[in-house]
Amino acid sequence: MTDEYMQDDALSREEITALQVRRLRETVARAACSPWYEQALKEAGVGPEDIETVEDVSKLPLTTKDDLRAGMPHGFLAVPLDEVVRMHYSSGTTGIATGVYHTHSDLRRWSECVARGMRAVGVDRSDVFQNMMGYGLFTGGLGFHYAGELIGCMTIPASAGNTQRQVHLMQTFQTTVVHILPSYALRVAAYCREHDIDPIADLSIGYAFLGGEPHSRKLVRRIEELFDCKVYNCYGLSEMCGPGVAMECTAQDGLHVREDQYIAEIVDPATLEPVSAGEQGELVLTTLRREAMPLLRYRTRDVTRLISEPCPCGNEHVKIGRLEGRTDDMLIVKGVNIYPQQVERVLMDSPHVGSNYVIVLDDADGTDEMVVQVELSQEAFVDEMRELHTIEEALVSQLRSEILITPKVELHEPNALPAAEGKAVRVIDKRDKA
Ligand code: DLL
Repeated sequence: MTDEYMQDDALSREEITALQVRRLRETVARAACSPWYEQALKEAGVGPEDIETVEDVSKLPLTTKDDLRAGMPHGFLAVPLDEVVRMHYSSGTTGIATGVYHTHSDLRRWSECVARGMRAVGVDRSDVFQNMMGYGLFTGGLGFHYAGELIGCMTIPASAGNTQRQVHLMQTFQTTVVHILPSYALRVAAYCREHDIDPIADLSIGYAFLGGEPHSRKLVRRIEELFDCKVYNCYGLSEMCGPGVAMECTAQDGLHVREDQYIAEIVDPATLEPVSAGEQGELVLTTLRREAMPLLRYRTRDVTRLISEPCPCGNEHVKIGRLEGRTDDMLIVKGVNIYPQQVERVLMDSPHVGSNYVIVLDDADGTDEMVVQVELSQEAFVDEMRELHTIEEALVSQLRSEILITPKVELHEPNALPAAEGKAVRVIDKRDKA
């Protein structure tokens, strides 16, 4: 028997479009119940009656993180507070955190979205699911927890950190599925190697869901090889519930947006106009079923593109490409635009690079300087001490051809760089911003 919630993944393009128009109209009506949108929709002169096609979404006002901040605490709430059963608080890495509210039905749909993504690649009730994302205000933990239970997996609420216990749990309960931050997955593999645990022979990981922070395809391949598992990308943000907005399918080539729940647009972040089909830009999301806090055209600041070509997996929900970073992630060093992911791609290609790296920017001498601090792999550290200079030179040259400036590379022994408790801190910018 197929659970009812799985049926939405089988919708045809026509069915998805019809559903989106109907739900967008309902969403606009619901949003108007919140003080913020009551005003914003009045100012824009738009109402539910103006929505006749999905494209009409562009008539609606955009919403930014600053708007959410200005509306704190209750400006975006569209239901009476006694219908709210949970709130999450966005991580606030880019400024003041904002609250996001959920009704019972919001939470149920969120779990279903994540469960759909997990089941689509083969996870089922026979799996043992170890959820290695932080539980609490961060949505990574609870977002996957209830999806695991909905599927019927034995769900281990391991939360993040305490690598020794994580690996102990994996061995004892023969964990087959993990949900983990990409940066942490590398640390777990490194821990195994340091403690003579073979991540393939001694563990049973079949699927790893990675998300919460940008990560390169190279890093994914590395994790797949280290654990002999399949890695699936999962995207989301607290403002849209959390993980599960879009997830990779068996084709591992783009992430299906759950379009019965969200409308995805890509706009040029400078002009805010839609980009041409398939071009990169800023992802803008509209919720279609959220009750407590519907959001219209929310500017995510995440950079990606829409992939509308048919997917071999058969799912007709549109895909987004791997997230290339955030509009506010882009570094300008010596006038050159650089995304931290470009650096990661080069580093993850080198067998000498271990599990952590940090980009440090400084302008103490009057000009921008970029230092890439890199942890060596255990093997490189032990076997190739004499060749460190060669490794350093090779990395400098590979980085130069990717980012077009010449960084300094500093090699460190394994585990020497500070490891973040949650999402990895990849850039330390000490430059004078004045
Ligand atoms: O990170 C939700 C989440 C948890 C998603 C676990 C997936 C897995 P926030 O803390 O609000 O929510 O951060 C959201 O993280 O706007 C992206 O910049 C980044 N991000 C999330 N998933 C990915 C991904 C959660 N798969 C912000 N690839 C987003 C790249 C990601 N970046």
